[in-house]
Amino acid sequence: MAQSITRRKLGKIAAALAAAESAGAGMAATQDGGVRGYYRFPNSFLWGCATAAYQIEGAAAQDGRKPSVWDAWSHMPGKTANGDTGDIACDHYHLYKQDIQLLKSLGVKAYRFSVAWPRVVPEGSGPANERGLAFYDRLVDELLSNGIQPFATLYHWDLPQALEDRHGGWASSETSKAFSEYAGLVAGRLSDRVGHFFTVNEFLCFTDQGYGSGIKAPGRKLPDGAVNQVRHHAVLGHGLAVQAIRAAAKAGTKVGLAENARICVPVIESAPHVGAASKAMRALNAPFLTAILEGKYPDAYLLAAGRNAPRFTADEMRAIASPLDFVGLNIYTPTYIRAADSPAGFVELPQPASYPRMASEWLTIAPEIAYWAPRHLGEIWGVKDVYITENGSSSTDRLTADGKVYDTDRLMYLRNHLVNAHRATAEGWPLRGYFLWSLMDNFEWADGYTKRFGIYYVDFKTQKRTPKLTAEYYREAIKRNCAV
Ligand code: PNW
Repeated sequence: MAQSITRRKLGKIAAALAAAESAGAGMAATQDGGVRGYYRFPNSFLWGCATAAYQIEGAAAQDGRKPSVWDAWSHMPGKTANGDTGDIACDHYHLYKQDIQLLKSLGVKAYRFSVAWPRVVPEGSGPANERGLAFYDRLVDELLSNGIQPFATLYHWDLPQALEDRHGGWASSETSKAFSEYAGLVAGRLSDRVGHFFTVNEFLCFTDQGYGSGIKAPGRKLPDGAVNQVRHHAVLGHGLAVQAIRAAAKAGTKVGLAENARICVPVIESAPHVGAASKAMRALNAPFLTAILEGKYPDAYLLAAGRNAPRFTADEMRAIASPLDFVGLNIYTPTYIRAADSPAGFVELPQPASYPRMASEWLTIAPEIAYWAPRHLGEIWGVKDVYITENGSSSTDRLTADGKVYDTDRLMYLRNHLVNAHRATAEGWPLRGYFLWSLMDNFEWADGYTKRFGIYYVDFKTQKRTPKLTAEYYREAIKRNCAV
């Protein structure tokens, strides 16, 4: 008897608690069996996935495509892990319809892909290749008929080899001009259906790493002054492309870029360190993002470069500063900053050897970057629309006997970045969407196929795609619009 009264009382208390909670602001119960959606994103938040042409398409010599610097470089002995190349990759050129069904099954609203310049203008400049353009027509039409918004990147490192041979690639401003012509051509063709274009993806990876350290294609090792000029030609190419896209595209087309800026994280969230992180953000991104958003290379950058500083004209700087509709940031790793009593006002902290990282050696983890990236853009430069255009992680994925991949480490990485992205939206910073890198395992540049970033596992022998645990997680997050 006493026991049943207690139970009834307990029941009443539980019911009252549940009612109070579901009435509470921001804590509304979902239809999902009472699972709460605390980290809920704005309704307009754009969920997406990202890929890049050379990493997934394959069909390297088909329908008039000519080699890019990555074809040439990956075919040189010893440049990529196991000598891997993008000749076949995920064979997405042929399998794009089934890959779009993967996107659809995740429930993404948007897909960021890149257009292969050597497919569309095989010689880099000059005549367009109709069969190359037709592939992107098919891709875009298939996305739209599945209710997915296409976001197109115009340059994800696959420079036509012909431009490298003719002009020395980005070492010449001829390449900047050729890029803008190609960008205008693609925008003219696709902007009736593609509403968002990114000019370039990640300056550092095709400037410093392509022409300085030479660890990426075209693998040249130029002196510092020449590398600074390469950087300048790259931001100039971006600016000229913005103008060419605006001239050629349908009215209302949105233009931006996808940059892997250094994301400066204040080591402690107190006023001095936050202020220092802001200064560091401008200073450490001087040659690329800061130059583009301010129309000027910061004095400290030019001073430090001395006689190696880039040469430029006022007209070029005006082109570089062409107004953007949005800024995309590819975010992977943090740069920790603390305040300092020095002219710069900050110092960059080195990371201890024990710092946690994912399967790629360089991929140190700090989910706070998903908060600080949009905050810095809004706070420092007044950017109104920010997208996280890439974020994701490599993992030593294994297909288990039950045919599944339990990538709990990637899931941890993703969940914690989404929680921090949510914090940015909750505080009113201008984050509008998130593109996960990547839809499926693919050609990871110099790491070849040894590093897997997909949320679909790809068996590169059979081209079978298998959803990893993280795909299941991402589908749930999108469905509930929430970092679950
Ligand atoms: C990005 N880092 O590259 C690229 O946009 C993708 O094509 C690539 O597959 C993805 O990230 C994963 O690597 C990066 O060293 C390469 O900090 C290196 C770094 C960052 C981004």
